[in-house]
Amino acid sequence: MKLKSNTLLLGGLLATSIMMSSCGKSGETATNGAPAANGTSSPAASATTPAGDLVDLTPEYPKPMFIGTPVPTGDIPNLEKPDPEAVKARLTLKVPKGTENVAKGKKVTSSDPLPIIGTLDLVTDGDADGSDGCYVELAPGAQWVQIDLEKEYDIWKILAWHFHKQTSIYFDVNVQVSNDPEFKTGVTTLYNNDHDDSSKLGKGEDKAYVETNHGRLIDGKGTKARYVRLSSNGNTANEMNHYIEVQVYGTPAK
Ligand SMILES: [Ca+2]
Ligand SMILES: [Ca+2]
Repeated sequence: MKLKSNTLLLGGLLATSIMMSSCGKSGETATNGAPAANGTSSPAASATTPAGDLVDLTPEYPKPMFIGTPVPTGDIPNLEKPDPEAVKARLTLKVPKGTENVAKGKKVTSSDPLPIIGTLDLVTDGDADGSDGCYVELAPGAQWVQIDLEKEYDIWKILAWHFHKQTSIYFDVNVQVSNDPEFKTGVTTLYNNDHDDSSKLGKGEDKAYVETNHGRLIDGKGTKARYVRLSSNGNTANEMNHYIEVQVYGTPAK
């Protein structure tokens, strides 16, 4: 089942002026694909706002793309159980005032610099639509993409979409942040579901999950970092690694 119209994206609450006539063309309009959290607060107010003063942020989720396809089965011991409450919690995020998608339009590098399908800039173009032409496909096996936020941010939330046109589960999903572009020092792991350390980034306690249009929400815990690196090691449908979009919600590091 294919839902191809990008205009479906715009049907939600935030029918702002963003026009994404085709995937991969970075938006020329001033509006971010993801809204900022502080429509009303002044810079002076946010500078003195304690981290505990949270506001709502509503990401724009794309339409679901698969209907009725069975969830892959097999030996995935750490697969999470469906949790409607967790999905609900993802619709509106609680973040400090001034939080916005600081990854939008930022440069993306990868362990596979010449992707099989698509281009790396699709990862941060603000568009999480899962249609053909909207995602990048990396080589088989363990691969990563890395976003340079250009300066240090307090990272509150990360939303990542691998692929949601069919039900699939990506293996060894690992999300790390650091101020070291080589990820050799000062690395904080925010998510890791490699339960058996087969990707050699350490054993992770997080759950494996079925990709949906809601992506995966990762708690940044206010970690200070300039670089975000996401790794995976193939998926239940094939050995490839895909990214539709990664959004990093942060505020300038204090
Ligand atoms: Ca995208
Ligand atoms: Ca593994």
